[in-house]
Amino acid sequence: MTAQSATPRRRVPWRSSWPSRPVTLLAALALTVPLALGAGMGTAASAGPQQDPVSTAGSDATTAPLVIPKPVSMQTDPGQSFTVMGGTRIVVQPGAQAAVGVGAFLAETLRRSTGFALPVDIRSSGVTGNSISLRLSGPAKLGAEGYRLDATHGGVRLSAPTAAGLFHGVQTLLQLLPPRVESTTVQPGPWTVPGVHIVDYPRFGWRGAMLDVSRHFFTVEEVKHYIDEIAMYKINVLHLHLSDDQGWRIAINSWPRLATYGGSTEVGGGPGGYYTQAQYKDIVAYAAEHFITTVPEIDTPGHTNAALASYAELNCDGTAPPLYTGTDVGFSSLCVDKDITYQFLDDVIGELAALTPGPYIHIGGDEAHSTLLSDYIRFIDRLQPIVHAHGKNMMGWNEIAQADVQPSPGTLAQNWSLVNDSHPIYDALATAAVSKAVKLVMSPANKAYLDMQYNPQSPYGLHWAGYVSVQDSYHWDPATIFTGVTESDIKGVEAPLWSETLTNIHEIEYMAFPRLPGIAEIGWSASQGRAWSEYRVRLAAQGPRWDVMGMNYYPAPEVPWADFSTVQKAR
Ligand code: TNX
Repeated sequence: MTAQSATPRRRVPWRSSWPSRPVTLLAALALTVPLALGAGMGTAASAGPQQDPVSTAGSDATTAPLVIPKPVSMQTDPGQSFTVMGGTRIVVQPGAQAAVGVGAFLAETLRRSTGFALPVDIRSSGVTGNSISLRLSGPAKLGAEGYRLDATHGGVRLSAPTAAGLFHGVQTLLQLLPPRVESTTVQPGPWTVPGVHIVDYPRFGWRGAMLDVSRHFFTVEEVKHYIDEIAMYKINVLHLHLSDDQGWRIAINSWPRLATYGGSTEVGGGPGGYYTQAQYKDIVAYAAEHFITTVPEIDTPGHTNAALASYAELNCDGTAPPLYTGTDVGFSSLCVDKDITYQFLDDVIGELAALTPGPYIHIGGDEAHSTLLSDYIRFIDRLQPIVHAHGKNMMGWNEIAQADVQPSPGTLAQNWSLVNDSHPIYDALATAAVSKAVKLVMSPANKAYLDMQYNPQSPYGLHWAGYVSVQDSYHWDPATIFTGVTESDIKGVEAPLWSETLTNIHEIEYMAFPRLPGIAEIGWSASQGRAWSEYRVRLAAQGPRWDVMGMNYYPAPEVPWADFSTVQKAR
């Protein structure tokens, strides 16, 4: 039997040279993502085994394939290799529907550039040479996202206990192939995978990328494009910052003016925009097909001018302010003492929860400079039960730790404090969260904020947290930042991309790449063995892939890009 996989490729309409990764994964796969996250795969203790199942004795930094994130263990075998050819088949065992979807994804990606037929065979026996096999099996110790990959003359064997693990293994396999495998048009071979034995699993179960679609609005196609790109580096959470002072970006049926009026502009006064509920569901499903859980954020009680402008009754004085298109923060607040505020939040969170299969709703909570602290605390304390009533866990920026936040179920504080390069610092908000058994998602602004300029010459971005070079953004470890915060307090890492200065996917790419792969590696790979001197070589190897994909990125001088890539990116 051969699986069908004929979904047309999606393209960003106004830049036709952009390829999008093919998507043929079964819709049912979407269900596996939230379940995996909800099952608490996030902490170091539950993310995977602590021992290397395979010795790294045979690996050689100079000849090892250049993979990001760095696998837990990789043995190269120079006497072996596998070449994908015209007759190569992708073989998936029967009964593993989720694996068939991953096989179809791999087949479609390889077909575009190799031009080979690459049928996806569903069969349990007769797996001989000239095949890439995907098996939904493997030791439970590989965890919810781990995989094993062996490439020999006999073929490529990929196995994982979960479909998510197979998908991550496929991303590794694509990086083992020549960069032109990323092309959307047929390219010359050979398509050789080096002989390799990889065992791999993540350090943290939360490896997020946040996109601010409020300050500037980005189309569904642009968001999908970003999903394609973050999935390459095993990012598994897409946090969408859906509301802020400058725009409300998701249709809420019970409060329609939020989107139609509150979403009608953006920073600089452009037309803004919003996602219909069908479009939002489409994004969530697309992310799930890439084993990425979507976390929607409605920022409260501050960052709410777009909502306050849309409905006068949400204001303490009953007067709606005008829409806002500047870049200030901290001037707006929901009215903490009005009951309608909580009716509003119950309606919004209810609709959002129904649209979002993942277990988290992010309620913002940052920079509420126009809300008295005592009001802020009452507000958060009243909001958390609303989130829970809709069956979701509450996530918020680290300021929520000032309130009486309940740790269960699954409450998360996203820490954006600046960190010191050389020694741990005391951070009252991080400590407060941890003392309440609330786990942290680490997004230190002077390391992980992708909207920070690389240097004073960067054409986009801000620098309130400093200039963040590629090396800076790679040089930190989530478990050694704060005094009193250890590995088990940490759910994972996330790279936020705020969009005050960013207006399209081209600019998003320039800020995210090449820094995002480093944050992904910090979330996935063990801290021992991570070193800039070695990482920069693996990062350089990504450049030709991005060139083939037509992606924009900052050609940072501290990265030894291959010659042709540097020449092409002279800007
Ligand atoms: C701070 S950090 C913000 C955002 C801005 C960002 C710009 C945080 C939770 N809030 O409102 O967009 O800085 O870098």
